[in-house]
Amino acid sequence: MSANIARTCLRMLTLLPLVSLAISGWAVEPSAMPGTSGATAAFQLPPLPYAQDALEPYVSARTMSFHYGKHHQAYVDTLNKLIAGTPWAGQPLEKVVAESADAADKAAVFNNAAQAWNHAFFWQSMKPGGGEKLAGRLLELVEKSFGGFEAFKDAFTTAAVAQFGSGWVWLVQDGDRLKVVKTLNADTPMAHGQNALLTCDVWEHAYYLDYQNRRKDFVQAFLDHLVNWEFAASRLK
Ligand code: MN3
Repeated sequence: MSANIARTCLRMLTLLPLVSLAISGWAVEPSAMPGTSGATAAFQLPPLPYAQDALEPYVSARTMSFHYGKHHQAYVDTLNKLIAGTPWAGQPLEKVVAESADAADKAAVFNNAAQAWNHAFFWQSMKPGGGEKLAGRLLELVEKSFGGFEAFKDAFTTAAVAQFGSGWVWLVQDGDRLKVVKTLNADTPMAHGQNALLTCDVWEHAYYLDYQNRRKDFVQAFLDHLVNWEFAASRLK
């Protein structure tokens, strides 16, 4: 397969998640934001799906105020500055991520667009009182892919702890199999044609105020008390 054909195939794959994002109703699209319209609209920080203190004691309101209110906001603001006056202004966020992913001279656009998307996805991946027992097709796929729910949790925790430096750990769907993958810095499964079901942010800013260097404790709290499995199931194709 030539590099051009491979690139075209990748591009087609990266566009696939757009459909489910549009249906699931949380996609960050400038034209959908209140007070904005048309091609000149800027991205806005999407509303959190719960109060900033709703995930306590596992994620503190103080962590959320910095992580959502400062870090996520900064990615959105920086992205708006970078794409102002370019053909990406007013385009869906997923399109900006996909198109900047393999443009070496657009690393800043990709980093900020992907981080804006990753964080919106991360907030949806959690809920107060999460981490319940899995059921239905998602449970079947977890058992088929990992050999059981506990084995999945071990794989997810191991990947999260093994991510050297800043990054993300994900549950992704690849055909009729599920996989745990980790990505470095802003990188995102969407840029690799993978359908993300769930993510946990393992940048230090995600957990340091509450857990300091104990990343594993944070990830275990995420799995046991915060995971929004209904959201993950809604992403299955
Ligand atoms: Mn973060």
